[in-house]
Amino acid sequence: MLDRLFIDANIATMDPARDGPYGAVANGAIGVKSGRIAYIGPAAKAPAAARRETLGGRWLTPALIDCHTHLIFGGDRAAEFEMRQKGATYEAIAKAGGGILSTVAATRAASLEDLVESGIARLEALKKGGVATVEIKSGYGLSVGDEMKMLIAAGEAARATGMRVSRTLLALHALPAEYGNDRAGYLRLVCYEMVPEVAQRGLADAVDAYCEGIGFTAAETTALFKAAAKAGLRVKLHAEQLSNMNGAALAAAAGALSADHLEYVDEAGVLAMAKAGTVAVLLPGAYYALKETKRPPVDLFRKHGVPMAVATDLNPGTSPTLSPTLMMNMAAILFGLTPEEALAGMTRNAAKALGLDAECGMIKEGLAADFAVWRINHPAELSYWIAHPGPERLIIGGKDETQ
Ligand code: DI6
Ligand code: FE
Repeated sequence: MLDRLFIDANIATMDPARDGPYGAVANGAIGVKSGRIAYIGPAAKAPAAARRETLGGRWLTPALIDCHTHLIFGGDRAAEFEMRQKGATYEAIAKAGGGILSTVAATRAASLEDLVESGIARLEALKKGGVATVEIKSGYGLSVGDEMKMLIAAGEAARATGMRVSRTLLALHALPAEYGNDRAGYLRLVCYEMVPEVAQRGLADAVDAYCEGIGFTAAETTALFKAAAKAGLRVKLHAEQLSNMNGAALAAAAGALSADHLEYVDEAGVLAMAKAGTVAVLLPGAYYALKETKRPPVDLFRKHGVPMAVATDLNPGTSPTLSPTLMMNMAAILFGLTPEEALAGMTRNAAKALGLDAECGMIKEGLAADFAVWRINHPAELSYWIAHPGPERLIIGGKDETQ
C-alpha cells in the first residue's frame, strides 16, 4: 500500500535509462512510500494508495539541487559593488584587503543565531525557486571556531527549512589577516587541526579550496586533499575560474566529486576529469557578475562525457543571486547549454557533484520523493524564462513544503 499516489502528471524523470528527452513519462502516475519513490507508470497499474490526488497535467521534475553555495555569511558587499561599477577589479579589491576578507570580518562578528537567521531567509528563497537540496560551504570564518560556527549554522538553517544539506569545509578560501604572510602556518592549522576536528564532529561531508592566483596554490591544495583523505572527507575544488592553475587535473587525481567554475580549464584537465568521473560545476552567476568573457569549454565536457552541473554559487562577492532558475537560463544563454542540459545540471548531475546520486536528482524508484510541480507546458520553460519564479509545489521526502 502506497502512502500517496499522484496521477495525471507529465514526469520529467531525468533518468537516462528512459528513452527520449528529459526521460519524460507522459500522463503518468507517481507513488510514494516512506518518503521514497515507489512507483512510476500508468495510473491504471499503480498499487493502491492511502491518498490519491490528480496533478491535472502539471509537469513534475526532480526537486532542484543547488550544489555550490556560500550562503552562510555576515554583512554584505554592496559598497564593493559600487567600487567595481566605478572600475575597480575583483582582484584589486581582494588585494587591498576587501573582498573575501571583509566578509570574513563580518562573519566572525556575527553570532551563531544571526547566521542561522540570515541563512534561513536565503534558503527559503532558494526553496521558492524549487530547490530541496543545497550544498553550503564555510570559508568566511578561517579559524577553527569560526569555521565550525558557519558549518553548525548551515546545518541548523537547513534543518529549520526542511531542506537536505551537504556541508563543505572551505578553509583554504583566503589567508586570514592575523597570519600575515605565514601561509605555511595557516596551512598547518587547516590540515592538522581544522580538518580532523570538523570530520570528527561530523560537521562536513567534503573539503574545498580556492585554487587561484589570489587564493591557494596547487601544492597547498594537495596538502589539504591529503588531510581530507586521512579524515575520510571527499574533495571538491574551485578551479580555473580566473586562470589555469591545473586545478581540475589535481582535483581529478584526488578523486574529487567536482571541479567548479572551470572557465580556463584546458583539454588535459577535462580528460582527467572524465577519467575520474569528476563533475564540472558551472557557475554562470559569477561569470556574469564578474563580466567574464571566457566561457567554460562546454563542447569539451560534452565530447569527453564529463557531466555538467549548474549552481548558484550564492555568495556576497561574486554571485549575489537567490534564483536557481536564473542560473539555468544563464547556463543556456551564456554558456550554450540546452534546456535539458540545464535541468540535468540542477538535478541529476548536481546530485552526482555531491555524491548524493543514490539519494536524489532523478525521479526513479528507490530515490527520495523530492519533486517540484510546475505550471508549465514544457520543461524547456524552466531555462527559457529569465528567472522562472519557481514551482507551484515542492515535495521533499514525500511531504508537501509550504511555498
Ligand atoms: N567562489 C568563491 O569562493 C569566490 N568566488 C567564487 O565564485 C569568492 C567569494 C567572495 O568573493 O566572497
Ligand atoms: Fe564558490
